[in-house]
Amino acid sequence: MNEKITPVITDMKVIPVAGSDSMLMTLSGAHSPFFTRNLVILKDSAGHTGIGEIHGGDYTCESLKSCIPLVVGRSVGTYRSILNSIHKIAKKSDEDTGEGIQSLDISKLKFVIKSEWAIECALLDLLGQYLELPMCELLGDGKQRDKIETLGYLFYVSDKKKANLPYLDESDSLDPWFKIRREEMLTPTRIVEQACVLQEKYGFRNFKLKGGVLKGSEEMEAIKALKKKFPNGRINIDPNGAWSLAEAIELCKGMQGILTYVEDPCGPESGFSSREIMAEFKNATNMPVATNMIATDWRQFYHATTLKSVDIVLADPHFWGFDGSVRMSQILNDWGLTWGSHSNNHFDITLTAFAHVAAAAPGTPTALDTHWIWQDGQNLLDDTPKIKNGYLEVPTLPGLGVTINMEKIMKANALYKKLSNHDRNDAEAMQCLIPNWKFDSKKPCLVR
Ligand code: GKR
Ligand code: MG
Repeated sequence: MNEKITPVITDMKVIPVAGSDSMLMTLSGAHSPFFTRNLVILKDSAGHTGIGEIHGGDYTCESLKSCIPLVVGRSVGTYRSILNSIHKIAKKSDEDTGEGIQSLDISKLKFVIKSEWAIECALLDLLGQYLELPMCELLGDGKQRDKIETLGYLFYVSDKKKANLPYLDESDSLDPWFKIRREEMLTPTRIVEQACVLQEKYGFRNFKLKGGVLKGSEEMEAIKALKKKFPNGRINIDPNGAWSLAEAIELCKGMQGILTYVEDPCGPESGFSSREIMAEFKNATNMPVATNMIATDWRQFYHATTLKSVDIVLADPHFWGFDGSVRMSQILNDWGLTWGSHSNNHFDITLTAFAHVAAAAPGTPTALDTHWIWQDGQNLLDDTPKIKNGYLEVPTLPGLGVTINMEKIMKANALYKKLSNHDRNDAEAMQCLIPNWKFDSKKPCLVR
């Protein structure tokens, strides 16, 4: 086969970037004032630019850079072979114990994410431009929908004034959402207020509360208050496996009709893996369960489905690949299960990529996760897809269908270079609230 029929990749750049974040609380601690990501920018001989965004930090950045010789000089049409050649040389890090993130050890996240999926995204962007088709048409059975139902991702937020760290202040913003998103919000009343402001701006009908912060019973009060305010809303809580099996059963008793489903309610305990424990939780409660922690690769998925531990797999394309995530959506749909995607802090390139993957997922996916509402306004694209009436629009132009703004990217890169730490560290800000605080996968972060 003549490799050179489709355009040839002439350049690959890896650009690490950073943006601002709120003091968002999770089981793993408090988000730092800054989050990091890695961008891949490909150029081809047809004059097109292809882009991808993935997890931040030096480990992922170095692994992307090591792929450059396997990508440059190759023909865009051979993108599957390019990815295959990367998989063949990929080595498992000595620090990767294979534990995955079933205990939410955030330092292990970089092993669950595969850097080459950012390259896959950029290659599909180029291929779509060559074929003059939007990226979603190149995935699975092609485009299934024009807009993607998306959820309002609610977080408890701590008082940034208690941490002597450079968190952004937007208290004088004229936008009601931007104005409140950096403020302390730790009570059911403030969580409902957060949801109302988000609903007003983006039209969400689905909400997910990030739990694992306060006592489970207090978090359930926030869920009840949300359901009271949004009786037709689909509400979900995600404590990232913080609750024991007994506690999770107790907390979810009587929550039928209030919680639509629960995400990773419990984790490994008493020598049993989280796949076994979640199966027991489901048997005891009949509550639908979602995960981004216990089925993060095909081997884990095999065990999770054999045990019937989950109903909804949040197959983030950064964990599974774009092709892999859509393959997962097809399998789940054929088996009567549900597809969705997990997210972490991200810019609008990932938001666009999510839109295309979700557009190609058959059946009825669960409302898409995105952290982007916390980053809205710090865009790296000229034409960020909009979330309107609770739906994320799917770009219709070829490839990803969006245009990068190099000036903004270089600013985000300059910010990255100023940071002393490029990896996610949720303990640092947490220790400003509770001296000597240490991560404990079984204790909500503010319960010590
Ligand atoms: O941003 O802290 C966070 C989230 O808790 C993230 O790390 C999780 O991976 O959003 C994710 C989830 O759904 O578990
Ligand atoms: Mg989750």
